[in-house]
Amino acid sequence: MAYRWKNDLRDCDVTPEAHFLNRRQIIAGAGALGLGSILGQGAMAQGLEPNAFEDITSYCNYYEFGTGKDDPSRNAGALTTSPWSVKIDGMVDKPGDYAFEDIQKAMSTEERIYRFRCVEAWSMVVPWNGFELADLLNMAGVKSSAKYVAFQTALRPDEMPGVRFPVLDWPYVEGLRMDEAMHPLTFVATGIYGRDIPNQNGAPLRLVVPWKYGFKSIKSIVRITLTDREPPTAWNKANPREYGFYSNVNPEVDHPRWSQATERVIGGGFFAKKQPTQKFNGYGEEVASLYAGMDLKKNF
Ligand SMILES: Nc1nc2c(c(=O)[nH]1)N[C@H]1C(S)=C(S)[C@@H](COP(=O)(O)O)O[C@H]1N2
Ligand SMILES: [Mo]
Repeated sequence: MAYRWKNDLRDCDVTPEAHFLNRRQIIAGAGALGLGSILGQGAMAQGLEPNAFEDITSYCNYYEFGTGKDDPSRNAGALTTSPWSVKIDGMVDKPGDYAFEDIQKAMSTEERIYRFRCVEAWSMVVPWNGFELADLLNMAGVKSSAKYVAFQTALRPDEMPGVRFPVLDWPYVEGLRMDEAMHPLTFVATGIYGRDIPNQNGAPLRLVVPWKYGFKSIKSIVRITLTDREPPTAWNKANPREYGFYSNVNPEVDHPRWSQATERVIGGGFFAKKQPTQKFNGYGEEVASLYAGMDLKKNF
């Protein structure tokens, strides 16, 4: 790994929302003095203004709880998130069922303010708390034969009213190539604004891959499998013409039914202006090299 996101000024396990703006100003100052990390400065230079907690937690996609944007916030309270364990299996040295509390104890939690871009052409900025996926995978010990990581969401028909409908082939599954999974931007979120992540946003732990469309960021993970084959993904299975494996944010490659050139920023109100979408959602400096020599129109 060439670099890691570090910011020693951040003690992010518990960040009361009220202190948030104040702390961001301190961090911005550190960036100006050149104390921030490469990634940190990049994010600061963009002047990211996080969306309100209420927007982030009420405008959601979590089809297991319904397909309306407010269905997850209304229905996901039924999800039992404790106890919770994640099965890590496949090509790892230490396969097993890892209790969520043990994962949390083993990982050091930090904060990441990331742009989040849904394939439906809306976006937000979310202050996540969590840890790098690489740290979790390294805890389990990745074998050199592993080339991909497969993820799976919980499937609880008793708690998830949406899975009665065959919108997707449940359980929701996703996948990353190994270098994508190990990239320092690839994050496992366990919180938002310093609070435990609400169920509708993927409690108790969900993936966040900020340079890819939101559907790659699978929620409420129960299984992580290291494999040597490209894993199936829920949206690709549902509609392979419209949703590929890579799903990198790319304003130059339109979705078959709509343009990806611009995005509507959630929270800006009905008359909010659209803003141009950035290639790799603005993280090209960090991730473009992963796709060197690849045709991103073919590998959409
Ligand atoms: N299990 C599961 N994960 C999921 C989804 C889903 O329906 N089920 N929706 C995806 C989509 S399309 C998006 S845009 C993001 C939305 O995350 P958010 O609601 O926290 O903004 O979650 C992704 N992860
Ligand atoms: Mo999405």
